[in-house]
Amino acid sequence: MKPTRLIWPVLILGACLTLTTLSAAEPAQPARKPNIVFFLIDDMGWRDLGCCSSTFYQTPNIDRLAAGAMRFTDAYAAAALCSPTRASLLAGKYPARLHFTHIVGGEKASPSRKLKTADWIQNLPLAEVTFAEALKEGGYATGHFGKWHVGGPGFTPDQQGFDVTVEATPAKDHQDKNVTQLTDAAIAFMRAHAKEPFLAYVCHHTVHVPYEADEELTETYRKKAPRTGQNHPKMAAMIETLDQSVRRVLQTLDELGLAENTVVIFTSDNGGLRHVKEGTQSVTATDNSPARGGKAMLYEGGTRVPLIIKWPGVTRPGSTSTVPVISMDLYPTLLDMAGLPPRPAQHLDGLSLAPLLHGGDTLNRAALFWHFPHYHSNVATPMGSLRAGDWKLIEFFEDNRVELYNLKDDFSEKRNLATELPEKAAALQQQLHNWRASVGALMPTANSDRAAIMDVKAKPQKGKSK
Ligand SMILES: [Ca+2]
Repeated sequence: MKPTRLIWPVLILGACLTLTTLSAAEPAQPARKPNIVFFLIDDMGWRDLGCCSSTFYQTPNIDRLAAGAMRFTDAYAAAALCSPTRASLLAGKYPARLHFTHIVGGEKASPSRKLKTADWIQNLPLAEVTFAEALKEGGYATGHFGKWHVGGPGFTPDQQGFDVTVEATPAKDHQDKNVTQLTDAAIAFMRAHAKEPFLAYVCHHTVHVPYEADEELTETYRKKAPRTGQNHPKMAAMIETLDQSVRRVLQTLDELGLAENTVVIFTSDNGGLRHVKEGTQSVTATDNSPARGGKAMLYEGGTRVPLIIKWPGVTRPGSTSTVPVISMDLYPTLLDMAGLPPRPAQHLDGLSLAPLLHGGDTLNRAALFWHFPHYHSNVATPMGSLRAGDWKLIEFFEDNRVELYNLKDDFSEKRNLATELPEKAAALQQQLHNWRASVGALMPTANSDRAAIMDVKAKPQKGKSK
C-alpha cells in the first residue's frame, strides 16, 4: 500500500474537524432584522401614481420603488375613511370587531336620519398591542411621523409603541402639508438608529384636503393638459411633493448602506376623494375610474388603494400580485419580515402576505368584509359589503337593499345583478350577516326620534289658522 492512499482521508478528516471546531467557537451571527419604512398616505386613490396608470400625476420616485418591489393590484383599505383603517392597521383587526367604524369626530346619531346609528370608539384602546409595540418588544426603535387620528390624550402614539412621535399637523395655507418637515424628522430618526433595526411609520397628512401646494409647482400642472379625469393641479403638485419625500428617504437608505436590508411599504388609508368644494363650486379632486365612487363609499373607488411592498432579497422586482389583500394583513406580514413570532390573538383578521411576497399566488381566505353603520355627510348612508372571489355585494341598511356585482366582468360596478341572480345575492348577504355576528359588529336601529318628528310634522297643529 502506498502511503499517499492514507494521506487524503486523514487530510479530509482533519479539515472537517478544524471546520467543526471553528464553527463551534464562532457561531454564525443571526442576520440583522430588516428595517421597516412604512409610508401611509392620506386619501390617495388607487390610480394616483404613475405606476398605477395615472397619466396626469408624476411620481418617478415612487414608480422606481414599485419597479424594485411587488405591487398589489387588488389591495384594499379596511374602511373607506381614515380612522377605522388606521386603527385596523395598528391592531390587525377589522374596524367592525374593534367597534372603531367611523372617523374621530364623525357624524353621530341624528334625529333627522332614517336610522339611529351605532356609537363607535374614538380612541384605539391601549389594551390593543399595536404592530409598533410588537416590533418594539422585538428590539426595534420605533418612530411615528405625521397623522395619527386614532386617539386623543391618553391614546397617543407614544402610548401605543412609538419611541418617537412627530405629528406636525399643517396649519392652514401651509404650502406642502408639512411633507418636508415630516420627511426631515423621519430621516433624522433613521440616521440616529442606523445601527439597530428601526420602524419609521411615515403617515403624511398629504394628499387630504385642504389642498395646499407650492405655487410654482402647481403652475406646471396648470399648463399640463388634463387626462383621464385627473385634472386638479394642486393635487398633482401635492403628489409630486410626496414623491420627493419618498426620493429623499430612499436616498438616505442608500447613503446609510441600508437599502438592501430595509423593507419599504407604501399605501393609503382609503380611496381617492372624488369631489372637493372650492368656493361655491364642486371640482374633481381625483378620479378613480374605471373604479366607481370614491372616499367614504364602499364601491371599489372608496376602498381600493395602492400598495407597494419592497422586501429586499424576497420580492421579485417589478412583480405584481392580483390576490385581494387588506390593511390588517400588514401587521402579521411585518412580524414575519422581522422574524418575530405571530400574535394570532392580536392580528385576528390579518393574514401574513409573506407567501405572496415570496412569489405564491393564493391566500387561504374566502372573503373580505366592510362595515359602516353610520352616515357621512351626503356621501354615505349605513352599509356593509363583502368581496368573495370576483363577487361583490353591498347592503344598504336603511332599506336592506343589496347590490351585486361581478368585478371580473364589470369592474366599474355598473350592472347590479341582485335581481337577476337572487340566490347568489341571498347567499352572499347571509355570508355578510354571519361575519357581522362573528365579529360582534354594531348595527344601527330604527330611529324612533325621527318617527316622532315625522309624526309631529304630519299632524295638523292646533291653534293655527288655515
Ligand atoms: Ca384618509
